[in-house]
Amino acid sequence: MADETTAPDIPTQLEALEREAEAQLSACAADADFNEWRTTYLGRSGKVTQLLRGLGGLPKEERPRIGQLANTVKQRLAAALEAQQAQLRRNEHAEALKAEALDVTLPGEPVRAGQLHPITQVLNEILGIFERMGFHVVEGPEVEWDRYNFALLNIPADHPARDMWDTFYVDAEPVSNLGSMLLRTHTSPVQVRVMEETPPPVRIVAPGRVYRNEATDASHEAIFYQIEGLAVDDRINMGDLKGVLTAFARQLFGGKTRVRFNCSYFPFVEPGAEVSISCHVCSGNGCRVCKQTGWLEILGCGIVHPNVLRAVNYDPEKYSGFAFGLGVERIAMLKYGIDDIRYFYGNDIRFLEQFR
Ligand code: 2NL
Repeated sequence: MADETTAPDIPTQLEALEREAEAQLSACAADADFNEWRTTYLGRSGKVTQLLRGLGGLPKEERPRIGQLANTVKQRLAAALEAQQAQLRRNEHAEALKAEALDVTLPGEPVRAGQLHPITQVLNEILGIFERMGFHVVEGPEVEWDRYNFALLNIPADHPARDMWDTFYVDAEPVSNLGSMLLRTHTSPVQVRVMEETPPPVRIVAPGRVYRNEATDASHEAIFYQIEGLAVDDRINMGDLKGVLTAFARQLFGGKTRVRFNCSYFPFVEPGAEVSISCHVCSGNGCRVCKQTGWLEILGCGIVHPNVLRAVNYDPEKYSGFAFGLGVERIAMLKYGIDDIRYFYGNDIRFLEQFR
């Protein structure tokens, strides 16, 4: 067994080589280092392979054992390489996390949220009150025909009542039966269109933009928002009108609000009335807001004129209705004590932000 004396030599060398490789590996810190290390120790002409060249000098029966030992060393070194690389990745990841670390206890950047325009807020609040009383919201065109804006509403051409609503006319040829094209001066035409299409009962509110050819001042804009309401059924009467509008005024301005009905004139109702509420600023004692009267006018209303019912083919002997109309800006001004309607359309953020 003279040859056996050389056999331990290779395992010893292998062990020394493994220690060396391990030591070198622990010094690797980048991909380039790892690649170089792999070539040096595990490559086709690397140190382990070179060592195995000496295998040929061993007795045949020794070769498998030493060959296996060499393979085991190779496998361990390959595993060590992978482990070291994985550790490097973990370190890099941990450092990246640390670099972008976020102190979640720091105060956040405030989000500058927008808001609805005060007129939209008041409009929604008013519609909500009527919806909860059973009214449906309907909308319609802002560009209308004379027929829907005036004629069907008991305002014939050349009638002096037309002076109440000067408007802007669209430069289009008048059409027989429909008349001139114009910007609507109220949302009543929306209600007329509903009545034309549907038999009673009708309970609707019609919000929207309306137009008046008027000079602008603290209480007038040429473009503003209106909400009109209409209830038609058999035996609708002034009591229904007073009940609904009183409930409305108290929901909007407070449960203790007193509500006053005065006679008034609108061509599309008979009788007509204007509704005032006790001044919520001074409780009716007289102040700047109510101009010392103790009362604030909030809307106009009345019992639908029989001519309007007939115009939409409703039989005034069978049906009756009440209607009302209000200006949304006016209500908002009273509710918030604003003394100039032009603030709403001045786009001044300092004004608008007060309605968050
Ligand atoms: C006001 C007054 C009012 C109406 C609007 C109306 C609508 C139809 C039939 C009858 Cl379809 N009337 N609407 C009635 C009375 C008054 O508005 O001063 N609004 C700002």
